[in-house]
Amino acid sequence: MIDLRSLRSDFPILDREVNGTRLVYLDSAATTQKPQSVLDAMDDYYRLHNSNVHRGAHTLAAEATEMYEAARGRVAGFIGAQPNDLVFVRGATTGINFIAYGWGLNHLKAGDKIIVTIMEHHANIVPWQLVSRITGAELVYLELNEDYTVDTSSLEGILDDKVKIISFSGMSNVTGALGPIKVLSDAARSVGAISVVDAAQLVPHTAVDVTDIDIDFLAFSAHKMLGPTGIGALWGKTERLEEMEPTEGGGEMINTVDRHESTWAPVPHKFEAGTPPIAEAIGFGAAIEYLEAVGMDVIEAHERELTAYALERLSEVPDLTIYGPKDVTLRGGAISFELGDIHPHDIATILDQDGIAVRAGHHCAKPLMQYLEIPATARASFYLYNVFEDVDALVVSLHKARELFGLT
Ligand code: 7TS
Repeated sequence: MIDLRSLRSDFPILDREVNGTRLVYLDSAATTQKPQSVLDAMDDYYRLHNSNVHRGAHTLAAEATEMYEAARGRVAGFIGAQPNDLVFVRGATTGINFIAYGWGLNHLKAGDKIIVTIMEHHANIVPWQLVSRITGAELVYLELNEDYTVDTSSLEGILDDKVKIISFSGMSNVTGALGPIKVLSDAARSVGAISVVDAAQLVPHTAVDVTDIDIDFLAFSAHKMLGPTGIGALWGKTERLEEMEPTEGGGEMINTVDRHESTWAPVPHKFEAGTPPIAEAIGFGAAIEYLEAVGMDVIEAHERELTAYALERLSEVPDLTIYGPKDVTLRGGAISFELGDIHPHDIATILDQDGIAVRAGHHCAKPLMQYLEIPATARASFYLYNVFEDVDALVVSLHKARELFGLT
């Protein structure tokens, strides 16, 4: 058994109480807590090095620029990428919007197809709907197998040279199901389409090396992997980023500007218009440093043990339905469930009284909710700082909820 208990003291918030009891934080799929080292890195930047980046010849400007670019190098290195292929963006959502508008708009035409899966977060649906409206392209959905994994068997009937983009989640934020990266990236390549991986829930929980998986774009958010909000990463193959148009214009992303025309700075700067979130980038770098020190293999193994334990313990709770794979090799640590006919929001409220934070709702995956024919779920999700007692506390509280609502 992997015990990462000692890491808990690195996270100041885990010391606080909620409703007079120990905080049991089971909402890391929404956002993770931050270790002291990330808070310190951001504080240190503001206290000692604060300056704008990529401009100004003074010492502070040089230090800030060096720190910002070092963070880019760290984040890139974490996914096996070159720093120049990594664009700092606001988060996974912005990353996917940049691909949709920057690449999709000038590569899609009426009748073209964009394939997504029914388990996508709205961040990987709505941007494609928006560019489809402009281009006349069509969104096509892959549905699910009985075990909640993506059913790729219908691909054969869909795949042709009209398919230009296959965009899919590396891991569902609702069911926890892992995405079929190899099958879908191979499928994309076979028809000359590009593959886009929404890695918001994947990169935080498992080692990803973009040189091992032949995909075109990958987007993820710092705040789901111990870093601050307001920053994330968009990685693309060099040639894809070269052919992608900037979607935001402004300072620092240009090479020349005339009255009517401009040329762009080299990648990745052509996508980073305006003053970037500098402290956040530095915090992101510190988060990566923390994750690397623990080791992604250790984190993944720990979460797998916790998930297996949670699935087992939750199966003991009468009336509880889990929406997601039972096999821990097919999934990550986001567990969605329903408890009898108790509304998920009521479950979340009862759990909160016991200091347990879970999310309830549609999880920004309404097409998936419609497909599963449910309005909402409650969701517990784990990260490296969770312990087995957190699962125990959840189970005790769920039994309490059953009693309170008179489930027998
Ligand atoms: N893709 C997936 C799979 C996600 O889970 C999320 C956020 C996003 C994209 C968007 O990330 P953002 O950082 O740009 O907002 N998911 C959730 C969640 O499950 N609960 O809150 C946010």
